[in-house]
Amino acid sequence: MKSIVWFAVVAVLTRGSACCGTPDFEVTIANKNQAPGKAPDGMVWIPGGEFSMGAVVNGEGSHEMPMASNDAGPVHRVRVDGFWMDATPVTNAQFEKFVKATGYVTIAERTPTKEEFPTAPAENLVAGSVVFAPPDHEVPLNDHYQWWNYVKGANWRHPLGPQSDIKGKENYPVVQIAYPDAEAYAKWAGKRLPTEAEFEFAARGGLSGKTYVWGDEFRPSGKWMANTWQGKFPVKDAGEDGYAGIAPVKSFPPNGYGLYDMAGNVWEWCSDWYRADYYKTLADKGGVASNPQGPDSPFDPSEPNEKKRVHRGGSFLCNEQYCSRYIVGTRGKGEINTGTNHLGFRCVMSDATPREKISKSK
Ligand SMILES: [Ca+2]
Ligand SMILES: [Cu+2]
Repeated sequence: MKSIVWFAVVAVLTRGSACCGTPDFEVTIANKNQAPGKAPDGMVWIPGGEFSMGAVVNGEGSHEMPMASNDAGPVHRVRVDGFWMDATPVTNAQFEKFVKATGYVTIAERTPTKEEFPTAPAENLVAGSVVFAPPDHEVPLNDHYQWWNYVKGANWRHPLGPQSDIKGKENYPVVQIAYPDAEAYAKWAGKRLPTEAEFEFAARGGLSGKTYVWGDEFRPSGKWMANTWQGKFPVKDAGEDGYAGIAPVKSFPPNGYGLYDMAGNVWEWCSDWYRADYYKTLADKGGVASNPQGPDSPFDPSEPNEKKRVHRGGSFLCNEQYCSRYIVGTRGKGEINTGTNHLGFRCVMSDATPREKISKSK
């Protein structure tokens, strides 16, 4: 009861005020508890708490920019528990350690079968992955096959195909990672993938209802805050932010929680199944969704036969002509066995103190 009263007071104080960009957003109320111990290597403590999740839908799902897609609304209230999160996406060096220790072979390195990819043309049933290939002329933006190719021999060691490699790129995010690959790495590391709600809570960095993970201005004082796309999409990546293509992790400032690359650079897998109407389902229930784990099954009306999970954060390909997915509340999605050269991941860890583990084991 107490929390309901508090919530109502906050809502009265903030609704329509200048604090949060739009009246759809109410203030973030972070948990007060301290980090439960020393941070695991490369991770930061995210306190969790209550926040407004999603983005204000200002378009009809067309490519009218900048905008959020329809699946990112309505904005709804969510609570997440505190957790540890990797400060950066998993790097090539980190992924290499995992592969050396386990002999793991990624999905892109395995020859796909007709059973796994019933809709794939026979010539595509070779080990490989999906690579961004800029066309040499302007193309209509409603057909992404104009700039995505399935490339034989593309995988995390050869992100753009056999002629490319990751030498000297130890500190770049690993890409060409399918969902089972990310899951296998997380399990090996004693971690897990973030839920979509955890990702967004963390990305907002303690701010409330801002457009970007750093605030409302895309380039505060002219500063580039994330690795995105400049120039004519998809023809020419002008790299005005310092990077045409992918950037090493930590190339841009961290957000309020000390997390890097929570917007731009590479998309990151979340553990939720993707359903276009999931936010509407939660909003219709009313109240505060507590630690939402995503829907029970995937459904993307635009590709109903594909099993997709959520992607978050946007990538170096995002731009205001096409997708603007560096906007913090917006969503991405991807078929679980499909990697691309702008898709990676990072891990989280729930707080389970040794004391709790001991008492449970008794
Ligand atoms: Ca860039
Ligand atoms: Cu994008």
